[in-house]
Amino acid sequence: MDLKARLVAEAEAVGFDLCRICRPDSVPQVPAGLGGFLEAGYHGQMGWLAERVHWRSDPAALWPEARSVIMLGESYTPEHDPTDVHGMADRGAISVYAQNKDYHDLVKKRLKRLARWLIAETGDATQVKVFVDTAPVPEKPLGQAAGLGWQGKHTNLVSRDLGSWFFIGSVFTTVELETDPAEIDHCGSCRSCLDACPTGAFPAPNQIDARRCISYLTIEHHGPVDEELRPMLGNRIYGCDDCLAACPWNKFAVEAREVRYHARDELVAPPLAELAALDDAAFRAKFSGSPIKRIGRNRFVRNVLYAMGNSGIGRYVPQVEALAMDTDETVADAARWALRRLKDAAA
Ligand code: B12
Ligand code: SF4
Ligand code: SF4
Repeated sequence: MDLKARLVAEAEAVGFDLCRICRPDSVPQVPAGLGGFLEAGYHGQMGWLAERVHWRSDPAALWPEARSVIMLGESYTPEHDPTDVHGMADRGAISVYAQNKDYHDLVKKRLKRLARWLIAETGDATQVKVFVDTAPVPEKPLGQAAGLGWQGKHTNLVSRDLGSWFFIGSVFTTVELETDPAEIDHCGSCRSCLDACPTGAFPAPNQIDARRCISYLTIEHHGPVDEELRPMLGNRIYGCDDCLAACPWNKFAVEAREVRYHARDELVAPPLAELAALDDAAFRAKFSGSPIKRIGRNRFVRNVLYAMGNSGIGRYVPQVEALAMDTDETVADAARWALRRLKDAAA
């Protein structure tokens, strides 16, 4: 077997479902797309997206010695329908990717194993750098250039084999590997993801205004959320899967091989009253090893209070009243808003 075929086999052995190659300079469309996104202010408080734009726009500038980019996809397809919980007003909806272990840790370990294998096969002169999510790397355009999938109208990569449920990682290397053809668009006239979005976060197909996206609002946005948007959050307390779940290509998705992505039972539909009662220590203990830990207790309880306000459940009033005295002003503001909304619903 040649090196490329053995690499693909090794990627599967370490746990990836997709492995394809492109050149670092294969995404010339990114500067204009990213530039337009930033100019429109769609990144909101994610100021880090506007930093190091020259690297995020051009992977060849990020590491000029790199000759190939190995793009990897790992499935996290859920075993249940993640939208079922939306009909349960006393429960919180946590997005699928956050219902168990943090994918950053798991994907990075696999990337490092694959990179070590490549060095062992090709010699010590080989250099590698591994990335997942947090570096200034345009992962979706690179993934499309390598043929992992195409950027669907919801802007994420969709694969004909895995649907919308997969994470992306990359190994940049100085080794020149044979490339794969880019994937073409298979959305056709479908617009299910655009119609499924509860907040109207897509100004146009293939474009997202993150400031309206519930994933951004519940995870990235600090301080109070715009009052006009709060009712649209429903019971979504961490991330959102609606546009992903709507995609018809998911019918081809294979179940996640990694059991640490399978949902922890208590995070599929957790009772809001239990989550609102978490103090700092209890929050950290409950979400140890989970991506949710990153947002901290205050932002999380803020989200839970918006969901309580949207629930119409009068018995929450005493608990919410107590949180209106919280030392964190954003939590207290969310509680006051929830109280007004619960009282309006009861009137
Ligand atoms: C910032 C970010 C977010 C932001 C912004 C989302 C976004 N779509 O950019 C927020 C917080 C909202 C977010 C949410 C989510 N994210 Co996120 N996020 C990122 C991150 C860190 C950077 C993405 C980025 O550069 N955005 C900036 C925009 C400009 O880039 P773009 O989408 O590629 O934009 C292109 C198009 O818009 C195009 N374009 C512009 N105009 C036009 C017009 C036409 C006609 C066309 C065809 C194209 C086009 O040009 C742009 C540049 O190429 C990546 C990791 C990474 N390093 O890449 C993960 C990443 C994209 N996220 C991921 C995930 C899983 C999610 C969520 C599903 C999590 C959740 N369940 O809550 C949601 C999905 C929401 C959604 N519909 O996108 C995965 C996606 C995996 C996949 N299969 O694609 C990634 C790749 C992380 C990973 N390593 O797995 N995310
Ligand atoms: S993640 Fe939710 S809020 Fe964000 S674009 Fe998709 S459907 Fe809309
Ligand atoms: S739901 Fe339809 S339009 Fe959206 S990404 Fe999937 S195929 Fe494309």
